[in-house]
Amino acid sequence: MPGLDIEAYQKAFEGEIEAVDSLQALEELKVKYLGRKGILAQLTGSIPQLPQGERAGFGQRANIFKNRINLLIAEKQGALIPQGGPYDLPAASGVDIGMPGYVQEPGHLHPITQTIDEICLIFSRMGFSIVEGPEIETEYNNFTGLNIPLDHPSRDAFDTFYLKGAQHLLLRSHTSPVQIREMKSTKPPLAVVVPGRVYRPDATDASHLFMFHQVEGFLVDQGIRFSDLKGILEVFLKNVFGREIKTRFRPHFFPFTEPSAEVDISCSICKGAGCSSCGQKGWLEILGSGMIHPNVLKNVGYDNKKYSGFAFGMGIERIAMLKYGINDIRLFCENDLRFLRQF
Ligand code: 2NL
Repeated sequence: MPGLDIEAYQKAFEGEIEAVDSLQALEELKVKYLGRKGILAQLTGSIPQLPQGERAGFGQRANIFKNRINLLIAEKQGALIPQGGPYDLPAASGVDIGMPGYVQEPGHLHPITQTIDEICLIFSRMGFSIVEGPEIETEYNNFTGLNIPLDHPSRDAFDTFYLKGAQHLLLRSHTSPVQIREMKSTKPPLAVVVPGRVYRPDATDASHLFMFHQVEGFLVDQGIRFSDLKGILEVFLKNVFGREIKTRFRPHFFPFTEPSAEVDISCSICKGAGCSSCGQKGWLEILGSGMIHPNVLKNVGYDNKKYSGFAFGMGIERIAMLKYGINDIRLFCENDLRFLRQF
């Protein structure tokens, strides 16, 4: 028998199983081919000795062979087991119908993934496309292109993970660099949402992780106004938190938007009266937003006299915590099934 000729082994196996006429002979054949020191084990054990380029193909063929062996053995077993009437079949075939069955516990998506999917679905229904980008970014895409000045505190090494030995590369601190890439490569009109992981060197506590998730989005066209931003975000927030919530836009400052606003929703727990969840304020801060700064439009090569747009960003862990009443962000990454099974 040629040492590694799978086809020859397969021919031989098919002849041998044809001749098997007892369950004992079948068991012996099974050990010969599938046993710990069997032919299949020898075949797969020899893979490391093969030239690099042949290993994957050989492994695939060995797998197909194994499946074929299992199939023919199962068929033969069925043919060899004495078939009685409907009532003595279980006992005769050695199947104990009194044994408890296997419970297959279905898994599900992580609550953060579910929240990202829900947010993206709402925006895609409003015509936004969904784009992802790299987690290692350039300082330009993460800061400079976004009109974030050189002396801005977020650029400090205490607030951003810079790559060792590559000073202009970093772990993105928000998903906005993907927006820069997208605007640079695509002419308006353009409406995009960007979900993904972001990184900041914060000490871990009940409300901080050094890696978390954001969804940001933007829309650029001719004649886009702040009222467009308000309308889109209002529809979005009512979809996530319920028809009955109110929204509030508070003036704020971001270097990449002007004017900028932080957006609150009325606290769904106390209905705006003030409780411990909202720090007695009656309002919960949900996202940051604003009209894209003309400098940003210029940086990506858009004519900022002709085009305007809005942008927004939110932290997913925070949204999921508010939506589901979770009080510790660390629960999302502890893989505790007692927590995860609730979603
Ligand atoms: C926040 C603030 C914001 C953006 C993110 C953005 C900006 C531009 C283009 C595309 Cl210039 N996207 N993102 C804009 C305003 C606010 O987020 O507090 N996030 C949790």
